[in-house]
Amino acid sequence: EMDVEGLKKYSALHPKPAGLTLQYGTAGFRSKAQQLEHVMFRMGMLAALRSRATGATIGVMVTASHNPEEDNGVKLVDPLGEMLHPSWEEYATQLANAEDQELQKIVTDICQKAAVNQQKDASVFIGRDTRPSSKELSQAVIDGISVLGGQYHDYGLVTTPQLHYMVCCQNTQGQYGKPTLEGYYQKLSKAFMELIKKSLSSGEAQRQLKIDCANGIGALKLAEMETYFPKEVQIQIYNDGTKEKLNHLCGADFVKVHQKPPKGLDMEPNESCCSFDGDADRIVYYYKDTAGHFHLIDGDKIATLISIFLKELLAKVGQTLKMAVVQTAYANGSSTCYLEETVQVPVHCVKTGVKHLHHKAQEFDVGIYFEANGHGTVLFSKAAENTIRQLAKEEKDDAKREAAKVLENMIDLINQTVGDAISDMLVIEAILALKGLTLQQWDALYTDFPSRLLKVQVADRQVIDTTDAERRAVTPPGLQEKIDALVKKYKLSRAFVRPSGTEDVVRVYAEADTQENADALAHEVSLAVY
Ligand code: NG1
Ligand code: ZN
Repeated sequence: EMDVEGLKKYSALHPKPAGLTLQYGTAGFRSKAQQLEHVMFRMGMLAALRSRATGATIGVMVTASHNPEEDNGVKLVDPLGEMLHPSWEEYATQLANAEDQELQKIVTDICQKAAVNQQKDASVFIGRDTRPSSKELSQAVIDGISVLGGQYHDYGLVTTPQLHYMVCCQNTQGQYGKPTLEGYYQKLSKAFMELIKKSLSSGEAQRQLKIDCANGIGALKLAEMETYFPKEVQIQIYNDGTKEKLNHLCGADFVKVHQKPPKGLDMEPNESCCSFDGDADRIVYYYKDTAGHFHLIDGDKIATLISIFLKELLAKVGQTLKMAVVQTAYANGSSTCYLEETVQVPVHCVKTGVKHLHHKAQEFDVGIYFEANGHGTVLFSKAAENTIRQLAKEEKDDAKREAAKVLENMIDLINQTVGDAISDMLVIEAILALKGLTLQQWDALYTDFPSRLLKVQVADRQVIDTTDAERRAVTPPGLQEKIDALVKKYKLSRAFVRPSGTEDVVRVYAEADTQENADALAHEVSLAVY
């Protein structure tokens, strides 16, 4: 039975500010940290309910990723490490927006609608990023779990993908790995070592990489991992959070949006560099050429590199495994062309949001998904994984068996629960080492079409409704016709608008034959949005 007195007492400790309504969006709840105490408390409650509904451990991650240090956020992690099931996003929104005195009723409603047995055990894993507000907010999560009689394990400071990994390990009885940080580091470093030892014996030079950690959790976790890390790859950590603010003028989002290097990392020509975001679930690479020009290697190019590598290996093992790439409308059109025409891998476009990409990628034996901003991973179907592990063990043909072994290590190295900057970085470093590629050669696979991403403030962004993986607007009436007419004025052009799921803005994206034209088209479309 629900502890009604306890609920009253604790909800009074984490009161909801009057009139505040928030929505569980593409990245959970995000807001100014001071506005989130009640949300955290209630998401602790919801996690306990979700755990009872699924009979599994549920994760709660306190982070606002790449957003400013003053912000915070929270998202729930489902049993296999995926994003919260969409049917529960609505419960999350209802619970977060309930007035304090309505809480008991809403909980009862959710239990009824979702067939939650209140007598069952509940188990929740908690993690948090390095924001000053995160500790206290995760305490509010704990209060929420406890008030509904749930058990919890607090992992404290972890990256978002590490928490996803823990939840998956816990619910698959260790099949995915051990649900500890040590288990995570061991799994990744073992797979990585096995992969690169081939390139090391072939006399490749030592690899060097400068990593901008956005002054966030990635720096702490890379430092922890150092003892497990092969000395053959030398990493240097920048923006470790000891001097500057989280995400301030640095990190993957800053580098992608501004197309320039982060503050606090000096690049020599042709040095390999990368940036994590604030919770280490995104990564982008970059370098400066000898003429001083900055070159960004974004999520689209990461997906391309991984696709080429995996396609070659799959051909070598000679199995008919279905591979595909999943992108969003923000993927640069040049990457889509290159993947389809040169790499010859099918490409699918889905709505923005990791859950959509992940879901689509699950349809294939090997599903590679990346957002242009650097969030992504590779999913292997259980059948594909079994086949590969079998071949790696028993195949008589040496070449086939070796290819299967490489694939097997890739399966272990990639964090299949969600995009993971640390894991993706190791995957990329391994591929570059094995293929003997420099960043310049990787970058030269294709040239991005000129593009521009803008945000527009409008009175109500929800008046824009979209279709066709967000590439066409169906409302307000007439908007799409206006966009079509503007797009026609330019060569090699496309443009679309959609309401952001994480900010109160409408995003406008345009591509065209030149940077000037992409800028002009984006600007003209943004005027049409008013
Ligand atoms: P919104 O604000 O819905 O555009 C942004 C990113 C997404 C995704 C989410 C979650 C762009 C254009 N959009 O979503 O790709 O990463 O944040 O963090 O980069
Ligand atoms: Zn992030």
